[in-house]
Amino acid sequence: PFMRNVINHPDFIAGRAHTTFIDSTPELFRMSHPKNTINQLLKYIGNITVNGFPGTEHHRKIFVPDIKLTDDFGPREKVKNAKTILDKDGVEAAMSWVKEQKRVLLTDTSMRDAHQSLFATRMRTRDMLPVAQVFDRALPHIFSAEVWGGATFDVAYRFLDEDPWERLKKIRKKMPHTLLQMLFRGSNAVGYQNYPDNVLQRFIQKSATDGVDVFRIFDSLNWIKQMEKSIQYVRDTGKIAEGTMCYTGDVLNPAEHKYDLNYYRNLASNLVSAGSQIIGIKDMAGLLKPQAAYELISTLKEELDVPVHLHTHDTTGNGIATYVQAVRAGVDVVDVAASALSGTTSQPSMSSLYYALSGDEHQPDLDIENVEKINRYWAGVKPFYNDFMNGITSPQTDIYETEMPGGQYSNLQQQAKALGIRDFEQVKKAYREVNKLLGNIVKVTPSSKVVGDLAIFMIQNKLTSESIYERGQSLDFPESVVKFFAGDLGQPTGGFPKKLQAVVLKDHKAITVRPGSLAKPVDFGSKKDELQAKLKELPSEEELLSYLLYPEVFLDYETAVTKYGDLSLLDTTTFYQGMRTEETVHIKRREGRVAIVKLDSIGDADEDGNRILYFTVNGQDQQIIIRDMS
Ligand code: 3PY
Ligand code: ZN
Repeated sequence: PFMRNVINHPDFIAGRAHTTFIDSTPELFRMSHPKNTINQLLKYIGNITVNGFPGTEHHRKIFVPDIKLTDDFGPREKVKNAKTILDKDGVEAAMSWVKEQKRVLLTDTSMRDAHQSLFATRMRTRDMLPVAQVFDRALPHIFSAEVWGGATFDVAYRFLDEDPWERLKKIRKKMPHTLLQMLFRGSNAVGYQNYPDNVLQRFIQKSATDGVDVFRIFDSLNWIKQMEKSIQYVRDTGKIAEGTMCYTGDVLNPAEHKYDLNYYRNLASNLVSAGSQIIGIKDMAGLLKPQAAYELISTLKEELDVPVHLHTHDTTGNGIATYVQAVRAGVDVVDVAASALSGTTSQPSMSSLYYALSGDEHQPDLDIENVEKINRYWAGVKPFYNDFMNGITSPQTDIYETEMPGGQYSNLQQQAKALGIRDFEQVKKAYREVNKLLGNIVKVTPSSKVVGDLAIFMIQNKLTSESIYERGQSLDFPESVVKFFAGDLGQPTGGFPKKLQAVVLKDHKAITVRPGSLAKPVDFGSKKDELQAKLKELPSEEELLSYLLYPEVFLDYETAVTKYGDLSLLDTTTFYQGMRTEETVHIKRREGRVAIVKLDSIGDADEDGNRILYFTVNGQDQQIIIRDMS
């Protein structure tokens, strides 16, 4: 209120006060979402209790004991690792150190890709923080922890009512001695469309100051032009630019003439020329077979001066075998997840890899007891998210044929089901056909969506690879497909199939230049004013960036937070499942006070569908009215 008074003061409004410090320290002027009352939380709980959380079955509530991670990890050993070297001596020194290591280094993806790939990115910050708290001490020799980017950014706002920047800052604070890594979708940042260069630059700058050390930058068509700018912006911050190639096809296949060893060798050296300080290989569908990994890594290690970092998904069940071969070929870093969050569409397991390399001089430097302790915590957290599990419980070797990324597999299943397409085999077949029709493209967010959307469209319209040219003339293709052919995602290797391009685009023009080169720079000042008018407060740099990337999603989040307050105070079962009558939950508030909340009963719906929920809060009656949407 004090700050509001200042801001609303006539002198202040008329600009008669010194205000430069407002621009330099906007955080002073943000009420951290002011009212934060139990009443707001009860409204949230009441709504979830009556109406359920979207995508969950709210009829049953799982009671999982409060999961604790006992902090008996002792003080931190004074170890030299990539983070300590980066902070002291810079990127080059850190990368030289990485290359000198005999033991393979690890990236732990548990807090990003693992839950993105297993349960739709729904893990809450609250459940991550206990691990972040002990991470530096438990796993001091790790290369990095991937904790940010990819889908975690928009999902935090959309579904978790959380601010992703806050997540990053909290994790950074708890893990000062481990490199934090993010996934950055080249010109799409953490979104699904192109953003102007100055937005990419500001986003990277802020991510770096808020805590990201390693930026894994990829493009969904492996088009170097879409990555160059971001690589340079990362370099300008003094952080690590990991230019990344997405792996597709099969380098072992003699019939492979497009994505062969030569292709990856050239791409990697182009990424280095563009400024990459470490090369990432992103095997998003888990297509990289063990011997192929051996050959690919050997080739790259011969060719390159920078370290090589391999990322795979265990979708086919061959992840560990692939890593063992990659390690033999001299890979520097590989991505793993805690066992409880590993396997199938996620990364291979950290402890499985540790044991697989028993007796090998490259075995990673891990205190396996610490690994298991942390894993037991994750195993306890995992059931909170059962409702969001993708249902894939066994290896999917047909992925070798369909080349569908793990994250898309379950999404597309849902999409098909919702449209009444019961037979997923049919979708997979169409997906393969579409990939051929498009000229065999790299398939990863967002190019994978083009293939998926067109596959479904073909089924719905009973199109075949032959009839599409004729019948397509009179059809409106899905937006993602039109944009792809218009060059909005960039240029695929080998160009577009011209005949199909003409059928899809009709009068729509195609570009062949980098889309970002045509985009007008964003005027940050006017965007800031626009957002300030909406928020009625001066936005922070983070808020401005989120608004630029996801205007609606961000504003919806703001509305939710204003209505419900700080939902991180709720435990995860209550957050997703509300309460049942006679149940009591303890809500620890910031100031150390605890509210003991009991749901006594739920009244019948009146004619407008409103129900009264009768709570007691620390022994006092409190009633909340909730509209029943059923
Ligand atoms: C993402 O872009 O979120 C991915 O994880 C792609 O594999
Ligand atoms: Zn991945």
